[in-house]
Amino acid sequence: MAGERQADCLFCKIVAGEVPATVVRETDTTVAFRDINPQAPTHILVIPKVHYPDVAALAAAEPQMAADILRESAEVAAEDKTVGSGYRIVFNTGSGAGQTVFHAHAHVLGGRGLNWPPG
Ligand code: DGP
Repeated sequence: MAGERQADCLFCKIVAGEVPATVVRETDTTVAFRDINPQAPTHILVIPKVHYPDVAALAAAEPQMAADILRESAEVAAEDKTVGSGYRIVFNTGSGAGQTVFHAHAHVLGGRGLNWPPG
């Protein structure tokens, strides 16, 4: 059923505390933790506690939850000391865009210059 925990999902296991992560913020509906392979001085992932494979599925089924992810991404960036003058929120959506973990997540990136267009 939509939103239910998936037994083989890495990020569902992080939500459950079964896989360790460096958590920087948590709410009733979201968890934010440091990316294991940071691409910038600030690289934090913000995820819903419920399972959807990507942000499009999340927004379609639970738009308030998608809004929670954006609000928490902004909070994480505001609290992080290394962000600097700006940051980027990225949702890789689909394997062709580089998505490798199919549990919706925002990347919050900052602390260095970020090129445009992204690679
Ligand atoms: P994406 O490629 O957009 O699906 O991003 C998935 C991110 O998840 C990627 O940047 C690396 C990160 N990641 C993968 N496995 C783990 C893990 O076990 N712990 C943490 N903290 N991050 C992980």
